[in-house]
Amino acid sequence: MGTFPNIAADGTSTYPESRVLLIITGGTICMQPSAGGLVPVDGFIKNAMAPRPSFNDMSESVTLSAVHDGKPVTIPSLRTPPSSYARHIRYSAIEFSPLLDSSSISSEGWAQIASAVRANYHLFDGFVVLHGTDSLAYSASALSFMLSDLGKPVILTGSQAPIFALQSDAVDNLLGSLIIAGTFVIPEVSLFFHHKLYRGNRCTKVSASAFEAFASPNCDPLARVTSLGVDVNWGLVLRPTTIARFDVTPYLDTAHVAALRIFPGIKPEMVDGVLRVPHLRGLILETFGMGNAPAGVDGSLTRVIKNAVDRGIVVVNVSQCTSGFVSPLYAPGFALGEAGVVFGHDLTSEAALTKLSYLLALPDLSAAEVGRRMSRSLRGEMTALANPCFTHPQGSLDDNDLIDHASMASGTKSPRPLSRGETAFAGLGYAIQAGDLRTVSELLDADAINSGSNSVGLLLRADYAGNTAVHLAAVGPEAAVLRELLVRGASVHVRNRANNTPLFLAEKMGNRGCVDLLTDAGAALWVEEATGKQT
Ligand code: ASN
Repeated sequence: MGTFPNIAADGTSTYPESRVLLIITGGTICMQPSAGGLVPVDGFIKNAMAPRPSFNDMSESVTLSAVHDGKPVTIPSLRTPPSSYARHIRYSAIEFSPLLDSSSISSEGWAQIASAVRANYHLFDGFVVLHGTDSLAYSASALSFMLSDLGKPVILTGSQAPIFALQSDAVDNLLGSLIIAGTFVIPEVSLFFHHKLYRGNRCTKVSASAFEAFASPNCDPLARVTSLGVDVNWGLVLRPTTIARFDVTPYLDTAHVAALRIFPGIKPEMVDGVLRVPHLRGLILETFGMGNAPAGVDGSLTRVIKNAVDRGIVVVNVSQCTSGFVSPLYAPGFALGEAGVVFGHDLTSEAALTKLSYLLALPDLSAAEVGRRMSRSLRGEMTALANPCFTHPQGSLDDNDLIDHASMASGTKSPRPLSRGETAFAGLGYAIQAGDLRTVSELLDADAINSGSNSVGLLLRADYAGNTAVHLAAVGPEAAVLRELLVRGASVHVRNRANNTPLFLAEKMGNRGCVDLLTDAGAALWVEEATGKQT
């Protein structure tokens, strides 16, 4: 059948399926007019998605296991037709009750989203959060800090017009989010809008009405959707490099933080009034340009701020400008630094406020430690001045050595000339199968030089059956080789063409060392996989 050879004459399909959980919080995307203005209405899957062919291939109905409000549930699912990546995306949804206009979201709402991801983490390949646009950049930032050692995509999206409107951005935003979440292991909290996937904690809402509502002025998009497919900028995507399981910080302390925009003529008493709000622990100061604020008569404003810092309040300097960064270059900014203000480099206000709320919620951190962590990147929320993870290893192979090395490692000649990447991947595969840690490390070092980043190329490659290096190592003789791949940022969650994860293969082989390592790195089996109902 041309493009879709896996579809039989009776319409059944043998394409693999990914599973995505939709977490519906509300927002314009699911709104309908009411006497009191637009309000979100429930039943989104049934009313908005089921009737649309791009969201429903009309295949036999299937229920999925999920966890909702802390209880195991079985919920209906739908699936998309096969995408150009030869996969169906099967999805189910859980809905907030009541659904919200996002102007009413709070740290409780973020906790609810985070706990839905946590409870369903091992049941789905990715998560799409439907959310209003008004506070979307805050929620994406908040979740990026709450979710640690994330190995799967969590994509927030919404729309500027309801899905029920004749002209709307809703279908594109939702379909793009579903396909990316079910196809690419981009293990970040991201925001998909108007054909672009952004790092969530770099975004800001820049238009109240345009379909291009968000910008990420200090960080390029992680991916773009074009007529040719999804173009992922893998060099930018953050990948876990520690062996750790996914975890959630369940609460952010938004109750004891404030944000204040400096303006010409602002009175020191006004700033002091905010800084003396009972129990205040942190303030985001939105300053001019590169981080400047008026000093006040005889330095009175600077004194008010210094007094607050001395009382243990963390004051963070971010710019009112949408791009660029703050620094103590000019005298007014330098004076703020002397007063103990922390410079937030190129943090957005949304990221600064939620990051401060996150750090203040961590137990036993002193104000000085909160300040130190505010000026360090935790989840890619600020441009790192020098990222040790992306420096080139010393004294390893150059470009041509890589090819020679890979050919030597594979020891075979291919019937057709292999591309440079294929040759290197074949060599890596042989070294993995031989349990040869030294060659694996050398190939990955050389790859890091070639791709200009931390082994992005080889670790993202797969063979004709969709097996990545991690799949090969999971059934290989040497757990140390698998560990080497994981600490270099390889994902444990990728599925091969037969829809199997590395953990599934390691279990099937009885490869205990690799099973334990993959589990420690956050992998888990679906129930059907564990009980042998799926191969
Ligand atoms: N007020 C809406 C919301 O944030 C705006 C939108 O979603 N476009 O929920």
